[in-house]
Amino acid sequence: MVTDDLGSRNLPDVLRMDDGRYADSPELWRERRKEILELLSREMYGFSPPPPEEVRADVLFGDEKAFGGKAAYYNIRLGFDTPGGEFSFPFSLAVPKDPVCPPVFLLISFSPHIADMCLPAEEILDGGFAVATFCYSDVAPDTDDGFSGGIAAMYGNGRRDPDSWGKIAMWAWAASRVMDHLWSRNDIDPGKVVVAGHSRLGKTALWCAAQDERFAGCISNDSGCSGAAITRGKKGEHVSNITGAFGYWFCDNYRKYADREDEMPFDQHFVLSLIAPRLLYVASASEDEWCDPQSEYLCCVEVSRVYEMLGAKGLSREDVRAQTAAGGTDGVSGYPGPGDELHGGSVAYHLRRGTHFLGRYDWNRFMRYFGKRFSR
Ligand code: GTR
Repeated sequence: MVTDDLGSRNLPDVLRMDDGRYADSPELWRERRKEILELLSREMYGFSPPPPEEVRADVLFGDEKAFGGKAAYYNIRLGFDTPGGEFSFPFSLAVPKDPVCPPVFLLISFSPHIADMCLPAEEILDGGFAVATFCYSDVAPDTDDGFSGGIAAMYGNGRRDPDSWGKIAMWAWAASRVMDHLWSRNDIDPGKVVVAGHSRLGKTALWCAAQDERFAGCISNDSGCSGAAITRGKKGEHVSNITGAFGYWFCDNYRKYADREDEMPFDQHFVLSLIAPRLLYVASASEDEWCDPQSEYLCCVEVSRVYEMLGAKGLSREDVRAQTAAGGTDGVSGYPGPGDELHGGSVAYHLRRGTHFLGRYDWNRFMRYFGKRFSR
């Protein structure tokens, strides 16, 4: 059962402050939030530099009548000064004509194209959302290049410390630079921007929204280990696997927890807690054993304590009970089954039947959920 399983994971209490006090009010939570940000920056992702003073936008291409006339489409180069000189990367934005000033999904993408297998841009525009996207490798290559390429080379002057930022932090930081630009536009609603990503970029979207409170919401799709899944007791991928294959995604300090996960002074619900009380959508796939959907679900349950303390509704577990009654879930364990969706709170979850992927099934549910929440 879910409650027993959570108990057996021996999780550190996200509400317990460093000095022993219990963060049971929004005021104390502001303090606790700072501690958690500091802890995760130091031990897992590395510290990100402050934002640049100004982000310049050059429109490389614009079409006011794209998608058969129903949306405007822009390809924009964002440029800013860094200690190593000017850095720039392109991003794409499509804004539907209807509604006026729509909410935005900002996808941190594997692809430079506005529409691809994992981003059904036209359907999203038809759903009344703008689409923004950039390709993560235009910011920093997804290789163990000794931090010599992309934005990595612009900061730190070649010096690396155990808490210097890893690539996930770099990609997340770039999404905040897109937000800097979106914030200044008057054709979208900057107060309704949701940052999204799949897999390693789902991990990235979480760390982005965790740090940058301008994002109204976050979607983590199949993010698994070091993403939305509880690490302690997890099936599939572990810290040893991920730091072995992709150590450069994190700061060096994170490696010390390989095979010592029980010693981590945090777990992944700490990351998700920084998004509270904003909208958080975690999506899993039933056959994605490397990610471990049950550990992703447990993380949503655990982080709901923070939402509730802040006066918001977390994961709506009544949804699971209702679906169980309707034969929708596996009925016994309290875990959602394939096809279930939990949309009743500020933490949402669905379990798609199938393997590791981000597709139309997922987007249709994201649109339904955020469409309803944003129209309130
Ligand atoms: C895997 C990695 C996962 C996940 C995935 C992906 O190889 O072990 O943590 O991030 O890559 O990003 O597709």
